[in-house]
Amino acid sequence: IALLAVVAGTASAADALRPPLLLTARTAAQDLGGTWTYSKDYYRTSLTDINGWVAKSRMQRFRDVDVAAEEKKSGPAFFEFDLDRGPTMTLPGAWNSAVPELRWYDGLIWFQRRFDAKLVPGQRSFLRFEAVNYRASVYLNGKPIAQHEGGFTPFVVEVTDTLRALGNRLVVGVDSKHDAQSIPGEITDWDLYGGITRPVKLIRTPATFIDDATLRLNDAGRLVGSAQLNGPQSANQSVTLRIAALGVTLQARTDANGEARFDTPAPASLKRWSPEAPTLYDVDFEAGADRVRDRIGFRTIAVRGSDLLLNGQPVFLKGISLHEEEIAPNPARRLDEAAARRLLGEVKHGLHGNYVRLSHYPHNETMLRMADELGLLVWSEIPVYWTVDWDNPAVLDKARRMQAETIYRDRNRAALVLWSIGNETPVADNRTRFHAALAQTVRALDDSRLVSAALLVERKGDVIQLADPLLAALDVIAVNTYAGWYGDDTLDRVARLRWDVPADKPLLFSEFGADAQTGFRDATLRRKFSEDYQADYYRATLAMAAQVPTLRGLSPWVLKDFRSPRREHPVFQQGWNRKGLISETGQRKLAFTVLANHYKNLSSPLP
Ligand code: GCB
Repeated sequence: IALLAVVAGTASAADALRPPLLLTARTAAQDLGGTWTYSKDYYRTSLTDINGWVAKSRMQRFRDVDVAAEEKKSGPAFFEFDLDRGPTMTLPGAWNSAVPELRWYDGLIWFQRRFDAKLVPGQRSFLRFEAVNYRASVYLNGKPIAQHEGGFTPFVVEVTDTLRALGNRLVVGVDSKHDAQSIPGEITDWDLYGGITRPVKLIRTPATFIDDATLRLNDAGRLVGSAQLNGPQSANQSVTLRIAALGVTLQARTDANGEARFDTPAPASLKRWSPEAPTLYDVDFEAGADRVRDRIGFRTIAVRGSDLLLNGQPVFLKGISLHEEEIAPNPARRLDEAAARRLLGEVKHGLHGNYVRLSHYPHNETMLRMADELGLLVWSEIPVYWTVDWDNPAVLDKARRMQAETIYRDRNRAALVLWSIGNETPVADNRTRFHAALAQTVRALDDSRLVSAALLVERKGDVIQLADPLLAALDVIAVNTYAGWYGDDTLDRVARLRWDVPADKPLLFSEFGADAQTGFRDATLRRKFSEDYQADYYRATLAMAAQVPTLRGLSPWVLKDFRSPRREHPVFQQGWNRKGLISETGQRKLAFTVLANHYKNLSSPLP
């Protein structure tokens, strides 16, 4: 039913997809990062049993039992696990990078964290997981409290009635295995990175609290937003919105569903957010005993013909693509603030960029906030990558839920302007239907941003064409093009390729790139995998790009070399996709300077 309603695009359909709890803007929380213990469970014995042979309780890692104490007693009880005495791992972070033995482990691992909590009568407590890759089964003090699928979006669970003051036992079963119905599917071009890869927090709130609060600038120059209360007294309550720096104070009452709406002309003193001046304001929401603060920028984004308009002015997106992988010899997908600042700083200050494509999945919340702060426009993507099970309605529902979790999480980020509903999915009727339905979901949930997807192109001799029926469902066309790397084209030919694309929509080159091994210089022969070839490839592709009249942005592949099990050339790759403009440890290759100079000299009509 939810599925049909969303296709119809009704407001109630959007409500049906609203994640039940978000608590996005809350900073005051108990961080459960740090030392956890773990136990491998390759055959999933904690969750399954064969013929009833195994007394499951012996192996159920999630049980709230003091195994050492039990073992001291006499009697028949015995156990084949003990998380209290298990090996340790520092979380968040992917297990593949943490322990050599787990480098290629792809399956179920149980993690445990013991903690004390402050219990305040009348208040409520929630656990918020920013990301668990890929499936999570969560138990608190032996009780199952949550299941979640999807490695890149947050989920929240109330634990008010399960939490105790001392010695809580939080156990999370993390299954990294992907299959024909997962999103993404089994094969990608990035690392496995199983684990609890983003922060886990314990959040305390009043009985009735602000679950979600949003504010943005609309095309009519008004500030519009809402606050959603959650709790027994959420209807007909007064909610106050305050932007102290602008002298704005608004009040609204919640409706029967606990939602208050705001709509007011933007004050004349409001400074719009842009990459050149990324102004952010503290926005306070208050309701009863609760208050939340978010830092929000205000801008508009629109399309007019083939132009992209930021704050009403044409903008050219000078960007690059990147994975959620920190600059480090052995990255663990641990994107803390320092790691995010370093990566995005390379784009902003090194490349003179104003844009990032955060591929191929929703990145850590820290990345989005850093983009807001530094002034980088953002493309956000859900991992509908290459191929998923297009015909399965449950998979479409999954994609919609991931999309909803991302939209509600990030919709206060001014930096975010483009929602991508997929990457390089081969044209076919079932796939186009799937994407078109997803595009409709995005618009029902957030009609203030643009919808795109990274598409595949076709070649007819020296002409590149786009024959994708999905174009009709997109605001912005984006294509991945690798002529000169994959295939036999010479770089002379690349520079001569012509583009036959619709004239009435902006076009982005969402990807182009070539591998280069840092330090492999080949000034004479200029062979593939050399820094010289990669630099030449960038020159040729940028020359080709300059001939495309509707081109409005670039996000070449990719900022940094990243781990990929697909890339096993023993000399040049060694398990890394080498299309980075910097190496995994941050060394710049020749092509970095080619792109940086290009962006520096590009006259871009910016606001
Ligand atoms: C692509 C994919 C990207 C790959 C890249 C490559 O088109 O979108 O995920 O990593 O090509 O290096 O081949």
